[in-house]
Amino acid sequence: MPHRNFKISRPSTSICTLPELGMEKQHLMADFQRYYGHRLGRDENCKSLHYAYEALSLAISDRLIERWKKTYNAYKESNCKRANYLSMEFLMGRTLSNAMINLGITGVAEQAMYDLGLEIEELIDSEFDAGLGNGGLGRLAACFIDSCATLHLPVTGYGLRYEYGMFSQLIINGEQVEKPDHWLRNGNVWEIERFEYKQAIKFGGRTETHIDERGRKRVCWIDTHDVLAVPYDTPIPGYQNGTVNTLRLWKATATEEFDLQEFNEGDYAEAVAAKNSAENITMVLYPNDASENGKVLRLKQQYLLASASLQDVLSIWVGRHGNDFTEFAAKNCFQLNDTHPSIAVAELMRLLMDIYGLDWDHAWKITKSTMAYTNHTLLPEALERWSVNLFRQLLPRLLEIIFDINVHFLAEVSAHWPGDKDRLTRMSLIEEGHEQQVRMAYLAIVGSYSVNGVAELHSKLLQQGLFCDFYELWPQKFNNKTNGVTPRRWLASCNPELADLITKTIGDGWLTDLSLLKKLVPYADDKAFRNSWQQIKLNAKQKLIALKKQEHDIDLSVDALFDVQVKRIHEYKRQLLNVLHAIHLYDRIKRGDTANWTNRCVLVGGKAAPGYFMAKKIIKLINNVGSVINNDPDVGDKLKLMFLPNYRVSAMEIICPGADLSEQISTAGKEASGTGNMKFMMNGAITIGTLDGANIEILEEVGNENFFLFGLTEEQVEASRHHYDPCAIIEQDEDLKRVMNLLEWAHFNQFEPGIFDALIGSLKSPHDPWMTIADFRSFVDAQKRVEAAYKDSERWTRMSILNCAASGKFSTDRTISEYNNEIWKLTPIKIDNSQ
Ligand code: T68
Repeated sequence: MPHRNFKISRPSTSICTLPELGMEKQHLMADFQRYYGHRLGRDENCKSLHYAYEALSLAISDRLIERWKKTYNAYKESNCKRANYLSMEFLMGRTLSNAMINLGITGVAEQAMYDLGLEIEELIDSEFDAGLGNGGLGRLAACFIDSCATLHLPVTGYGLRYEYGMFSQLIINGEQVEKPDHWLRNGNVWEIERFEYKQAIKFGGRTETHIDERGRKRVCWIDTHDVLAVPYDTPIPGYQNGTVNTLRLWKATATEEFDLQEFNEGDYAEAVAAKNSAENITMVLYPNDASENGKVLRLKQQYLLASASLQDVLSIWVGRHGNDFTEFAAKNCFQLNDTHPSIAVAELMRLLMDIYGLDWDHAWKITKSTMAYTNHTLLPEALERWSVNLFRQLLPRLLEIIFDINVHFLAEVSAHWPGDKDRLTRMSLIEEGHEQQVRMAYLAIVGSYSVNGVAELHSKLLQQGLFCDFYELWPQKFNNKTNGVTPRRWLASCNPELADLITKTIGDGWLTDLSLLKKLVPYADDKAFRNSWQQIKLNAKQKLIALKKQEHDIDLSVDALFDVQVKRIHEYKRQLLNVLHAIHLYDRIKRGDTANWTNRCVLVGGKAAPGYFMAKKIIKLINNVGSVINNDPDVGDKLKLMFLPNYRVSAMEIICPGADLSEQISTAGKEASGTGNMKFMMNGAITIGTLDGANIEILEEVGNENFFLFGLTEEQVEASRHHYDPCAIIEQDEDLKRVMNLLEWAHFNQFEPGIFDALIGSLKSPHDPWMTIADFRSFVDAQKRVEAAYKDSERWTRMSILNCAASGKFSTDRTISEYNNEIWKLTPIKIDNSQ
């Protein structure tokens, strides 16, 4: 046997030198066949498409990985400033088609698969969604990292690798039933485990203070139960630009030491149980999109994300600079996606002081010049508060630091407002009461140099309302960053026919500069262009119809107005208002008021948080009303109401190209931004909406004549709240009275008495925070304007084109450029592809 160092001769190349992979059809076919036959061990007898999907994905992934390494080295060599996007959710959806588009290899891959007797569409469809998020916030993170890579920005996404993503939604007897989403059951070809970058995370234990060799006070956090965080990296390609960034997701596992210790004591079963309890931390995504549940496991998840990510960044820093942190803040920043990772403020302080020996002032200076916080909600029930007692048990050292931050902060408040005790109570990081609570949003504001909302109105309301004391103290910290969506996924990939027409008409620059879509404006007056546009919309509707026919055996008519509301089910989003309108249309049909009728399919989809009673009732109501309407022969094609089960990213990719009308009907002042509104607009749907969130900016871009506006403004909502009398409004509105009568007389629940009482009660309550009844009349009137416009198909198509043409502002490329210019200040690093 040759010993380890035995060499016949020096190798001529290093073990990492690889020939560049070809991008031609024959290269892809060869790689595909090698993976399919050798790596996966399949042959032509294999019936499952899954392995063909895997073989193609592996071939594509290889091509990403070679660009990934180049990007990594380019960033390292340039010693550039980096941003880190910390988010508990990355709602990535599917990866294959996006990777092919961004590599510029879609056509070649399609041909390669065709030549092998495969339909690429079927392979794409066999991929499970990575549903590691609830809704807008998680999908925003996914769009952001796409844009960062497209803009050549050195940004790493840090999140959690949940074993189970957002639950799958089944509808049984009209009700939501949740099924666990084991999205990893067939493995995940896109990720690479990086065990060498694992980090230890501490929980529990106690603290001890001692004096170090230089006479300084040092705190030790001891007797902890440690857990390992192991990173799994996914390549994030930019759009045809050679950049491939990293999404690093942490999986919790047991530490080897912990296992061994218990094992040596003979507690084998205990050791295995400990392993389970560690792995539980990243087992499942919490399915609440707008309320906090205060569960210990959730706090463990948050801390694991913050601690592992910060330790990762710090260990890279120390690897290059030793313990010299002078330049750290100039070279690093952390964007906190909501308060979920905001424990990072205290954790960075802990690491800098307890591990790297910095004093408080130095550590605090670094912390508050590297952290930036994005808020996504004004709803009080979504604002995170953690019990001080829970914190003390789970993260005792972090609690001490939070208390210390609070002492320093309150001193600053006192200096600014001497003697203002109310102000101190209001602004304290600790809320007093029968149980003390840590206010995470305040921790995030105090520890950050930037605080932003996600649409103009939302940012204004944060400054004037929720965070007004902080705005008074530090006005320069506050800013707005209106959300966006990536046009690669939300136009190019999901609507290839429309994308081709646009490219044929104005060139392909829009893919990386969406403002160029405005060049479509003159084509709204071009009859031939309108015809093509209309045909593409019909094709997309047909595709959606075919899918519904296959899934639910229901026939929808392509000529009908496709009226779509898909988003999480929540009272503030007012799916109920939509149902009231559908019932009103049904009532009109039943009483024969159908002159000049416009046929309509009302499509509603979305998941309810499993513990949200009212949201689940709303789903049941939609299904019950739908089944009465859809089975009534008097109604026929005039009206359909369908609930679209299991709404998710890949469903939206089929739904949004086929929508005519986009429902954005939240109570004004409640929807922070919305991003579905932007996807629909980009695909030529016209919005019916309130003056809420980014709707306001959509209206500004597209103009009044191309938007169906209705409802109270945020100011009117707040002003009329105190004298709101829904019963009086119902009494005075004949149409509404009839709708409410149908509900109250159990027309939609004849064999299920009383099941909608809570919904009816909330609609009629003067304390209904969502004031649904107040906007009914104005909504119905706006819907009449919709019908009139839809009747004139030339006019409608014009409006549709103009909506797409005006959607340029809503690209995340614009959003991310603003984050970069105003918050992160990174230099783009172009990747040299010549070698
Ligand atoms: C959404 N928030 C906003 N939250 O509702 C929406 N929350 O207006 C906005 O467009 C979007 O964020 C992006 O800014 C959410 O999606 C959550 O999903 C969530 C998850 C866990 C806890 C609280």
